[in-house]
Formats: sequence, C-alpha cells, structure tokens
Amino acid sequence: AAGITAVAAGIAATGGRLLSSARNNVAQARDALRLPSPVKAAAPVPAGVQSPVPGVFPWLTPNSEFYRIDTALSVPEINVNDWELRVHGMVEQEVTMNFQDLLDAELIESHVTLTCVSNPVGGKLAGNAKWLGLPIREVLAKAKPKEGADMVLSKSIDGFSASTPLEVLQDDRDAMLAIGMNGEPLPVEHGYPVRMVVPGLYGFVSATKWVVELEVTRFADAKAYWTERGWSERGPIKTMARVDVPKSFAKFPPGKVAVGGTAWAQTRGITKVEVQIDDGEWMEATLSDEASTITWRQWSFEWDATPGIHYVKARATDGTGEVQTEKRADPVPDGASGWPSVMVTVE
Ligand SMILES: Nc1nc2c(c(=O)[nH]1)N[C@H]1C(S)=C(S)[C@@H](COP(=O)(O)O)O[C@H]1N2
Ligand SMILES: [Mo]
Repeated sequence: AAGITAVAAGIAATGGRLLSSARNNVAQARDALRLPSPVKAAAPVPAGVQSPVPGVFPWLTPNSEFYRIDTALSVPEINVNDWELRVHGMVEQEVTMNFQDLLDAELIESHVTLTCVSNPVGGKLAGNAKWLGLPIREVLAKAKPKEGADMVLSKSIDGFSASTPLEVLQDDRDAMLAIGMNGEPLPVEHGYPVRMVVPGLYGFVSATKWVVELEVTRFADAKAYWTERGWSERGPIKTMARVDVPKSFAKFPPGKVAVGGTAWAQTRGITKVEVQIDDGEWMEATLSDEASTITWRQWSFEWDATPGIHYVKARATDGTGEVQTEKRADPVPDGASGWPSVMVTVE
C-alpha cells in the first residue's frame, strides 16, 4: 500500500509567476480576514494541563509547529470569494454555502487533538489546537440525509477525499467546518479557508482540508482517497501513549530523572498512564489536568535511574478502562499499536 507521508514544510510548487502571485493574493486576503467571535466559546482549559517535565511538547501546538500531511505537492490557493461548499448526494435538499454564510453563522470554538493514522508508535504526527467553526450537524440538518445513507465523502479541491460515518457528523461531538486555528484564520497549509475537524477519528477519514464538497452517500457505494490505496475505510483512534522525555539515546547520570509525555484516545479520554523500566513492574505516572476527552493528556513520572542501558516504556488506559495493547501493528491499514519504548544510557 502507498504510504501516507508527511511533507517537509518547504516543499512547494515552483509553478512560476502565476502561482506565486496567486499565493500572494491568498496570503493578503488571509491577513485581512477578521474572524467572528464564537457563540459558544471553548471550554476553559484547566491550569495544569501541561506536564511539569521540561521538554514535553506544549499542550497547545503552535500553528507553525503543527504537523502536516498533504497528498498534493503544492498547497491549494483558494480565493475566499470563490469558495463554496456543496452538500449533495443522498439528501432531501441540496445545500450550498459560501464563505460569508460561514462568517454569519453561529460558530463554536473547541480544542481538538488531531492525530494521523500513519503516525508510528512514539511518532510526532499529532497536534492539539483550538478550532473555530460551524458544527457540521447543522449543515446536515438543512440538507436532511435520506434513509439508508451512512457516510459523508468530503472532498478537497485538490482531489483528496475522506469517508466519515454520517452518525459521527450528527452527534454532539462538535465535528466542524473550521475556519480558525488557535485564534487565526486557518493557515493556508492547514486548509484555508475551510477544513473539517472531527474529534475521535484519524485525519485521513475526517479532516479534509480545502474542503469544497460533502457528498452524503453509503460506505457500500463510495471509497475515499486512502481507502482506494489500501488503508481502512474507517479510522477510530487507537489509545496511545508517547514518551517525550527522555529522548531516545539520551545519556545521563544515575539518580532522579524526570520522565514525561502525552497520551491520547479521542473521544474516550485518558484515565491512566503507566511507566515500565525494562521488564519491571508497571508504575503509575501522574496525570496532568484533563481539558476534555477529545484532547490529549500529558503525564509525568519520577524515575530513580540506576547505571546501565535501560528501556523506558509507557502505556495508557482510556476512559472505557481499556489498556493500550502491547501488540505491535504497523500504521497500515488502520493505525499503529504497541508500547512506546525509549532507550537510554545511565552512566
Ligand atoms: N486536502 C487534504 N486534506 C487532508 C489531507 C490531505 O492530504 N489533503 N491529509 C489528511 C490527513 S492524513 C491528516 S492526518 C490531516 C492532517 O492535517 P494537518 O496537515 O493540518 O495536520 O489532514 C487530512 N486532510
Ligand atoms: Mo493522516
């Protein structure tokens, strides 16, 4: 199967003058855009969400550090005045929306952690941001999906598409058509002017950037971009812990060592993280405050390190009581599993 791979920030088309002037226009329009205030603000973030361990990644990922996954080699340049979303397929009523409709709508704001199905155990393809947007269930309520429909195929202007279960877009988890990211208009690389954000699902089956179409259909009738290339048609997120500190191959003297990281299981939430040194007993880490079950949760642990080469492992328990499986799986077709393990030298 083909790989879902991250592009280095820097890779961009060099399509000559035409393209670069389009890019300038889009960048200017984005700079000039003033986002409306949400009618429902994001729930306040508890003071203690950040792990006290230095080196653990920030709980809120800055836009400039947010991972990127793109199938297209160049970032689409969409003029907001031309942007339109068409909702069609198995619906009673076709709906079209333009960008002004979105600006005039009752927007909500919510922190949501996005994770990529191609993230290896211990990998960095996850990020947490505050998104501003319109709940997709409101758009679907206008379109009135027909009996028998069970999927929404969202399509990007660049040919990417994602298959999302219809019920996930209709329940109260606040799946949205997002126009804002951390208080700014969406960065162009993250889907400007409009993308989808759906708590609980990997990005490849939900987070369509530069979205222009929602086709209400059935899993039996249509396939999304990555499903056609060997990946799963559905992508619920697997429970995953990550060790951010210490780093792999770190060397430090014996004694007290701060261990820390993050863990995610959107929409089930994280209720426990444990740490194991080599093949010893599992020991409970201290959880940082929980903002919600749709954001990641950080943790910390104090280890009394003894000389030698050691493996620091972690595992999380989600809100259903399920412990993260030890069973190793590759990212293909529906997400990696196994325990993260960081090798360190104490001397
Ligand atoms: N148009 C488009 N949307 C897309 C993708 C893409 O390649 N093209 N990648 C998807 C995948 S696999 C993920 S994990 C998320 C990543 O969003 P980000 O690049 O903003 O982090 O976007 C999703 N939406
Ligand atoms: Mo992804």
